[in-house]
Amino acid sequence: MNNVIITAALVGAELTRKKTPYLPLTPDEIADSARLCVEAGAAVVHIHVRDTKGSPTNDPKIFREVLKKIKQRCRPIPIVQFSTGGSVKDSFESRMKPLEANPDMASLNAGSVNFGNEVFANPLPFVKKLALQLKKKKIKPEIEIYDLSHLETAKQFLQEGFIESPAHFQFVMGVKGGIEATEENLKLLISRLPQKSTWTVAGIGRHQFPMVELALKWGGHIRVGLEDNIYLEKGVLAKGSYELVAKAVELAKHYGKNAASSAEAKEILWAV
Ligand code: KMH
Ligand code: ZN
Repeated sequence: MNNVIITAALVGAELTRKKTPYLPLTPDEIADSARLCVEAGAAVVHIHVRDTKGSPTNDPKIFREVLKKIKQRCRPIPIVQFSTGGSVKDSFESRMKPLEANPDMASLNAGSVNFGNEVFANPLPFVKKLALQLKKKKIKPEIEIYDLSHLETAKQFLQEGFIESPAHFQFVMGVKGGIEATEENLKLLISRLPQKSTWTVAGIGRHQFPMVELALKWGGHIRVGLEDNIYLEKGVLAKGSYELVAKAVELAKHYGKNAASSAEAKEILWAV
């Protein structure tokens, strides 16, 4: 199949309206952003939510509301992936909460990493607990890899049965403190993947579109969206994640690929 899965990361936990006025905050804004991204070609939406003050929260009630609105408004209905990464300040307990709303997928951050001046903590007992909860609830993990060691951990978890095959990986490249966003590093990560895996790349900031092109070149899937990058081009703010999705669709065409629908993405990710 020559289709590429485009994931749109709509909100994030670090971004503020000061940085871009186009950041969706309320459930209605998030669902509308999802609708525009689906219309532009996204098959998966990666979701964080905010409270009434616009601060990141893991409140399952808000996740449930967003899920409901996305299902009402988007055609086709995308694969909905909730974040269990939350923000660097969140407790481990609260990061499990979004799973109560039963998304199709959830992120599973495979290890700790420096995150700018903060530490994004993912100690292995917590990662295992989260992985087991995903398995129990039949929620597909997207395993987030910020460095090579995280991939080795994920492979260990696969062998031990905490994660099921086929596994799906997200290489998050260009975080300050994580693996650098280069072609050599991407090739290294690909070479270390377990068999039958699927993978996608999220390039952070100015690395977003160069990494999209490299993922297309090397047969992976792609993630764009305001969570990772707010600029459509140098100095020009994207008016929403949908503009970034539309740009990714155009780039995919240059590589002879079409954006996968959510049904096609399901076939690819669940290998059905
Ligand atoms: N906000 C970052 C600390 C995820 O969604 O799983 C983590 C993050 C990853 O956004
Ligand atoms: Zn996220």
